[in-house]
Amino acid sequence: MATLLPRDPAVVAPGAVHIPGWLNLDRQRELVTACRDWASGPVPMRHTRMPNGSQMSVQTVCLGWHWMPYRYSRTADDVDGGPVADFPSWLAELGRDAVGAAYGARDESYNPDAALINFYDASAKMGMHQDKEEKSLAPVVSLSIGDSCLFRFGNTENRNKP
Ligand SMILES: O=C(O)CCC(=O)C(=O)O
Repeated sequence: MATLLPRDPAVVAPGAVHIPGWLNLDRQRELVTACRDWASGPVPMRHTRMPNGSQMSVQTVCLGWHWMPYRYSRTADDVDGGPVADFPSWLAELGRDAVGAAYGARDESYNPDAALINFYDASAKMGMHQDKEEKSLAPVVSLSIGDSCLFRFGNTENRNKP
C-alpha cells in the first residue's frame, strides 16, 4: 500500500510485532464488508455497558464467544441473549497467516475461536487496560483498518509507561 512515511515491521515489546500495511486494500475491503455484516446480527454491534453503569465509547460485536465485563459466553447475555455468530474458518486462517508473518513461521496448531470487532467513530477511544479473562497463552492478532489513530502498547507493571 502506498504510504507517505516508511513504516517497517517493528518489535514494539518482547513478542509483540507491528506489521504496517500487512493487509492490502482488497483484503481490507473484504474484512470491512464482513464486519458490517456481523455488526447487524444475530447479535447487533453495541456499546458495552460496564458494571459501574457507564458505556464504552467503542462499539463492539463478537464472533465465536461474546465478551462482556468480565467473562465470555456463547450467548450475548448483556445484549439480547442471542447466539453469538460463528467464528469462520477463513478468519482463523487469516490469524494463522498473521502469526506466521509476525514470527516468521506459521503455527498450524494456532486455532483462534473468538474475535472482538471494535468500531471506533471519530470520538471513540479505549484506555490502557489488560485483558485478564483469557486463560490462554495463544497469540492475540489485532487488525486495525481505517482511520489513523494513536495505538499505545503498555507493559505488565503499570499504566503509566506505554
Ligand atoms: O481495538 C483495538 O485494537 C484494541 C482492542 C482492545 O484492547 C480490546 O478490545 O480489549
